[in-house]
Amino acid sequence: MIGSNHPGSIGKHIPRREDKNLLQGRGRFIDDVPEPRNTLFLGFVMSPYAHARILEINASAALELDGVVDVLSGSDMAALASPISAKIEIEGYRENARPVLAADKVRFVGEHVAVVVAADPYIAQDAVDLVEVKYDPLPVSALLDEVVSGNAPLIHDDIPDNLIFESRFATDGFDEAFASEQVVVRETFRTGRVAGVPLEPRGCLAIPGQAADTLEFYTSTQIPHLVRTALAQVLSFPESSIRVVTPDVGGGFGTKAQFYTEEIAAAAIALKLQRPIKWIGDRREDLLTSIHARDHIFTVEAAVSKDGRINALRSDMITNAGAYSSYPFGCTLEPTGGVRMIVGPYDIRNYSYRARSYVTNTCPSGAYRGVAQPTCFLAIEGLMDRIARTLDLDPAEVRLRNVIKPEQIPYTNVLGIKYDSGSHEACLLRAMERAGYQEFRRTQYAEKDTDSLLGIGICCFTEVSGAGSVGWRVRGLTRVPGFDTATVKVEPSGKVTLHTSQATAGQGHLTTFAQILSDYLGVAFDDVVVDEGDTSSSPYGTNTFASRSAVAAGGAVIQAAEKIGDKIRSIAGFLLNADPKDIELADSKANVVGHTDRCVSFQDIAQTAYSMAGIALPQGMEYGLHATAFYDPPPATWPNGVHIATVRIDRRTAKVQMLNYFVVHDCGTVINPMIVDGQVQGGTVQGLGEALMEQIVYDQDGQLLNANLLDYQLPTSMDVPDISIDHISTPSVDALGGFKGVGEGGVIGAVPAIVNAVADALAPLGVNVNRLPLRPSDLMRAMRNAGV
Ligand code: MCN
Ligand code: SMO
Repeated sequence: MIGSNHPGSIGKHIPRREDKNLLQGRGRFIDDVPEPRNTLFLGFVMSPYAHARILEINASAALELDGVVDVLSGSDMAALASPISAKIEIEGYRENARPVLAADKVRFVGEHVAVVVAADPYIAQDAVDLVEVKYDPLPVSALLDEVVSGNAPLIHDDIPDNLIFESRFATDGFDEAFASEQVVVRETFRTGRVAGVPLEPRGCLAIPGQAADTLEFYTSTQIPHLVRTALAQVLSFPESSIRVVTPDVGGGFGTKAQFYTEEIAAAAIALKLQRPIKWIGDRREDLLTSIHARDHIFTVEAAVSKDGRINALRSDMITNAGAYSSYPFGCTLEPTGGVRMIVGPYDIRNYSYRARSYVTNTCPSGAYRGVAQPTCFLAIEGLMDRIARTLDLDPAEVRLRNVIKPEQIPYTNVLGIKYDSGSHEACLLRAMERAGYQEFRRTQYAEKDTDSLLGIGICCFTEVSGAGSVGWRVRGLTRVPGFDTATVKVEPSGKVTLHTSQATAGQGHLTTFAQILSDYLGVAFDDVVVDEGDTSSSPYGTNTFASRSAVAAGGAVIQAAEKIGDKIRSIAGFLLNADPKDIELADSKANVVGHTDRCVSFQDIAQTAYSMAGIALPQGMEYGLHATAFYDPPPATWPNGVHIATVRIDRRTAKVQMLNYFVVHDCGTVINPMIVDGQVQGGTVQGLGEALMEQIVYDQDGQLLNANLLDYQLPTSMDVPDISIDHISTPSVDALGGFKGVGEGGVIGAVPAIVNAVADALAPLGVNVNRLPLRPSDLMRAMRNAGV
């Protein structure tokens, strides 16, 4: 039987174990990993053009510089490593490979054309400036809106119309259902392009083994196992001979859930030269070449009954893939996500979608916290407000009329996706109460200060989390395994080591997985050490993204605890002369049920298991205390939540001031409330940035105009309101442990709630808010366009 034996650790505000080192400056990030003395450093020559043919590369001046060891071009690199290509097995996708260094053509500003190998990083940078490249510039397709309109220059010969992916779906009888209602409400939302901006830029260190047939690879990634598999493939090098290790990772946010060409270049050159190779990206490189996200055009249209019920919904999502489909999730990740998640917490039975992705001469796009969900919930939640305005109903009331009711759960949505539990209506009611929603509405226009406009915005959402193999397969991601893994070892000392297939980037895994193991194995929390992010010690798994660790690896920890618990009970039964079924485990001890004095410590059990106690194990029992479990969670597990934001807009400056912020969230069984709240807060702040200030700006020529943190504005503590967080817990029924993910809910809820609050404040003036971000200059323009 699987069950938490000794509830005690789960649910507690246990301070994060990882923080002591980090706060004392003893974190070991990628640049802190000691490099061997003979290490060489890379400098990448980046294209200044968004689209051009490479005519000639002259590296002679660079090669003359003291300390420069080698300069490799695209064709040199092609001999060492094959291009990367995301294999997405879904109809309507045109597979597209990216060379490690551009060979004949460049397709975005910042794409690597050559790489310098030098004795130190400064020489490498100097040499980069000495590499002369002759280009023949080509016409550029940088802006999504122009590409969609159909007359943009082609970027890849084999991708007609620059359309790399298209997919459609409709429920039976959709057109009739849509036509049966007289009220149709429609809007197109245009989201800004953003970057994940982890504090620590990317970097890696490749160390060839002394025997020349192994490779140790340190990299700042969320996906060590997937990187290892991909490296082995592109380098044609035995996977079993590669060890990938993640040091402390200073934020990932999806940006580091990708496999990058710099990683391949470093590994390939290390193997070629048989020297350690290091590359650390700077902020400019990070903003130019780490994947971008959003940049969507999302049109939603609903046929609505007079009382505000959505009878039929139509979505059309267009995404910007950038110049190449990124690995491993491909450019299909966002369009397939957005159109599938949008129905969220609402009971909508007639649905149709069209999803598209276009290539452009910009940096490839990929996973960034929330993936498509901040956009699709902006679309549906923005639509809810517009339905309310059209029908003269209250926006919260429209949501309450459409939301899934408790008696409908378990609920299977219109796409066949099952919600095994949830608190969709309860979260909305609680959030309205916490935010004083009705009171705000009563007094919203009472203030006589005519320069101040007040607004309130709601976002009800669900989040896809902890997806298992089935969940990835339905989206064509057959190379993403979906299961996760835990190995539990009770060491001879009785202390426990837990290896999981996750790779933490700040989420607090070293604390939360110890909490789970502590409860399910009956081992003292302090006796558990958690280790992650090393492919040589952790079993293969799917790694950290899509808010999957709590569900997928949490489930694996529970299963592994169960397996090793059985063996501990057997040995304890043998030592205590009792039936193993009568043994219970608590606080790193085993005792006979009802007889706490008839007990034996984990240490004594381990000594016996490791043949160090002077007694033989019973016949047939293996030595050692070690268990591994592979857990494939349900297709997905669905946390839900509601964010409500209130704002004040200064009519003269169009500056948005955040007033109050309320979150009610349901991630099932909460492992660590402090970590969960931190996740919600961090995500909310990122959503605030996306809604109000962040934007990566490309011009018509495909030049990135703001590849620095002065011009790419991130939120600071000055911008952030108090965030009040409340929880409702409906444990998952289908996933072990009852956990649901929380890592992305903050950003998913925040973008729509904040945008809706701004839109609500400006609606009485006739200003339509449907483009992100909402900087004062953007809002001024919208107000001027509306004649305000
Ligand atoms: N947790 C919990 N109780 C739950 C659910 C989760 O205590 N019911 C805890 C987990 O044990 C874990 C943390 O909350 O310590 C996040 O869990 P989960 O939602 O499973 O997400 P992952 O661990 O898989 O992390 C990935 C997620 C994603 S996809 C992005 S993007 C993101 C995010 O996490 N990137 C982050 N949060 C981040 N936080 C930090 N500090 N840095 C990032 O790069
Ligand atoms: S964008 Mo998160 O790493 O799925």
